[in-house]
Amino acid sequence: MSSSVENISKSIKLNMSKRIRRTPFTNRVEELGVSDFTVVNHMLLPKGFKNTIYEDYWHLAEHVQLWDVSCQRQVQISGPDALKLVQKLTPRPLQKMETGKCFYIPILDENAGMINDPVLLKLDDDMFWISIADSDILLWAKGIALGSNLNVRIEEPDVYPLAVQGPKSEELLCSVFGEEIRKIKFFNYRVLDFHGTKQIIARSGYSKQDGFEIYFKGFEKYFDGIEMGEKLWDTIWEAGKKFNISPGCPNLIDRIEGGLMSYGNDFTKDNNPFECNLDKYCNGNSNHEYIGKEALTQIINNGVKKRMRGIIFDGDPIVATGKPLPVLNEDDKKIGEITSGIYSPRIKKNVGLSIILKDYWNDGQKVLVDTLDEKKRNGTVTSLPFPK
Ligand code: THG
Repeated sequence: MSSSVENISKSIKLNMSKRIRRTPFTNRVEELGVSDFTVVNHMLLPKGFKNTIYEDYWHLAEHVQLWDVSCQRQVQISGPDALKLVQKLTPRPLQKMETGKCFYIPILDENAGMINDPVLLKLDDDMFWISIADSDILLWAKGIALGSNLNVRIEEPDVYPLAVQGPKSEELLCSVFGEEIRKIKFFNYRVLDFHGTKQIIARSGYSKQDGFEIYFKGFEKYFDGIEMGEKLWDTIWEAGKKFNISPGCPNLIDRIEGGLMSYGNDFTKDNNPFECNLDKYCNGNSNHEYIGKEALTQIINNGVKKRMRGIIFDGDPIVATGKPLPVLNEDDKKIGEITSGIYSPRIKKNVGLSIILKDYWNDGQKVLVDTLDEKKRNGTVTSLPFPK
């Protein structure tokens, strides 16, 4: 992207309205100096604060950060046919899923195209939360339930996830919620008390550091004249001071290095789950029915033609671009495009995520990256996550 276009898109402000929903933590985020927002699931997501993305990256790897990820909306499915419906939505087998577990699940359309990659929480035998990425799964689930005559209730509860991420997150949350925090295993949750409210706290999050997500519920309540959400934020913030806490948000560098993909950007409904390396969540041995099964079987039979890979490439540090960067072979033929890219201060090279055609997807493959500045940079394909 030319720098003038970059500058214009940087200077355009969001015109706030009720359609762009605030969260219980937005006041605090603004008080702490948020610099940018994006919108996910019709809700504000902070994109940066006072520090650079590089400073935030090192800080996240060493300390602890508080992220307002309320835009990870919950689609609550309850009732006698809840499991039946959720199982219809995903190729990942759920029959053995226990209450207290979180599962990363692909959701497919009838062509086996990805329409979301949420985290599923089992709250009870007849109650699930689907913690969605950026697409309207509530409407999809309602349509399926209506069309299949399933006895379920589908709603978006007033739940606002707050992420505490980084290596000091366990110590910090122990000081607020007690020692039980240590017993929460990766992709499991426990229900813990906060001033008489019950909070679901999972060991999970959109970073490759240790971390937790508090599925905050009770925004309508007050404690000591302060809204409960702000009370929760303030309590963690105060306790976090001795752990060098800072406000944050999903960090692009950490996310790319960790191979965490972003729906709508790195993949869409035009991609099947194998192209996104989600094979292990599409158990071929399970014989349950789900939307997209026939198409997915066809894809297995025909073979997968491209896959998500990491690209390491040379040259000056690139700024995060709003446009994909073409990836080319030695004959200038396009073999992919980098949809998320940034300079990694740890690898000391530029890094990016790109779906790459089969002939070129092997580790070590040499490629060219067109950085849209009349330069082409030498690059190498690597498996994900990026090597440590
Ligand atoms: N947390 C919650 N909801 C979310 C996200 C989240 N919804 C939107 C978005 N993020 C969904 N996408 C992802 C992508 C990757 C992971 C979680 C959500 C993730 N994956 C583990 C990994 O790649 O290491 C694997 C987990 C597993 O093996 O089961 O953490 O971040 N609440």
